[in-house]
Amino acid sequence: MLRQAVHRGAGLTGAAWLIGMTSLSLAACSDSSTSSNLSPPAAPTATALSARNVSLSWEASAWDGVDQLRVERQQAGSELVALRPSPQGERVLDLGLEPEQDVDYRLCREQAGAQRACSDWVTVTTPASALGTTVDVTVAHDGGQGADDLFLIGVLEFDNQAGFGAILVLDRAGQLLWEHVDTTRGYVNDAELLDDGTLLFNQYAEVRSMSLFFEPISRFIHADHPLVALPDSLFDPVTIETEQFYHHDADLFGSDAILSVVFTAGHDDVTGWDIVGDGVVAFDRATGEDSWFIDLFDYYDVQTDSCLPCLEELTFGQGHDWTHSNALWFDSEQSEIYLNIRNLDRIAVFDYPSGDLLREIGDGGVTFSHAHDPQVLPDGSILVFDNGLHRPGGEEYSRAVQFEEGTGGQLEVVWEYREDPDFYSDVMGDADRLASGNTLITDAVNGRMLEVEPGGGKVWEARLARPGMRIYKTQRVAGATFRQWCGLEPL
Ligand SMILES: [Ca+2]
Ligand SMILES: [Ca+2]
Repeated sequence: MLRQAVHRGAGLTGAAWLIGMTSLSLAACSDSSTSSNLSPPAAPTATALSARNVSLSWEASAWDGVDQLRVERQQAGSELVALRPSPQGERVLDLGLEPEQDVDYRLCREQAGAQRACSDWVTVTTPASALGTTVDVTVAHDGGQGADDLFLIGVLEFDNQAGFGAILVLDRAGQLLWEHVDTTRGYVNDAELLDDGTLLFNQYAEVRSMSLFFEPISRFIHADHPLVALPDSLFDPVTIETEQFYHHDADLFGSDAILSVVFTAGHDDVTGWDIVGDGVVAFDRATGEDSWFIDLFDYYDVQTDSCLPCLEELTFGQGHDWTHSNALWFDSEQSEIYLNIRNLDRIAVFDYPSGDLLREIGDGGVTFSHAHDPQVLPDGSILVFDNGLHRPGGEEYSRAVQFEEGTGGQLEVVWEYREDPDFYSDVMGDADRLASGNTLITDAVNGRMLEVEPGGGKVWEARLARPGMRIYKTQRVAGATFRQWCGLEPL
């Protein structure tokens, strides 16, 4: 009852509240029966950054003379929630809110002995969400190992791939904790959280990076791309126009560079077709300047090395879809770059920086066909999401498959996850081996993510509720770490 009384009092935002602020605040906000000699802090600055997220910030001086700050959240019909900022922190990001809700916050200074003094309440309204779907959990996790896991996903809409794109962070219960939706710039491919808590992602033809507080860090895009002319209030100030058409996957490369797949252009004199191939580029994270580049036209021949049904299709409106590489991985110990060349059913391994093609992994689509996102495991075996598109024999099913290379280059399957009846995601998808030994699988076109044990038991499954919504990839994120990146102490 005290909280509600304080809340109503806080509604007196004009002079009536401010006159006598000291005595009224102390009387109203002290939770102990003894009077506090702490002075109340100024109200936090509250800004709705998305339908799920509000940032709260305050002056560093709020910490002067106290052990702890708390941000309290009050919503109609809900229990009061206390958010605990990291020591000496000056902001937190609130998570998991609902769209179009009024949310009240105040900042409290606390000292040992139960003395506390709280600011006035401030109200912020979360905006509407353009996401258009919720997440249904179809197999609930038992709350044991991995209960703290969160999941970062890139989301697209099948009917609007050139428009809609979203990045979400959700928990095991399917609650959306963090949400970034962009309805104009196309789908999000690879999205990952770096060790510094910032996001690096490919969106359609761009490489972008931003903080979890929605602060833009950088955006790289080809200078001639039509999207350059589309206003982007968030990213325009950090846009760098380059000469590369980025797609699918970007990784941090050392501390100062980014490695990305890019389109390259060629022409086939036999068919007369304009051909789209791929390159790999390393570029400066601050300036966008290329420091290293290879082009698959220098390694392979369209006439002798092609997937013919793929080549007949056009990609990104640029030309005939030759190699369609979709994932990169840099082995920093060996200084080798792994490139998954989807349409050629192989993983090519290049030496860095010589660019020499060291070896190729693949067996013509038998073990993996048009696969996604290879992960080299500590024992040297490789895990991929085996889509099964254009599989030899024509059978249509997808699976996660782990294989080893024999001394003669043949591939030996050592583990797989396949369902009965089969599932099929002809495009996109992901398979990640988790530290627990379980495997996190993204059944992309069905908007589904699942975690399976080595024996095949399903320990968790969730899917986007609205048909036609797809998940490109899923990255597991430790919940405690994520909360720290949001300025919050672990729960
Ligand atoms: Ca990546
Ligand atoms: Ca992966």
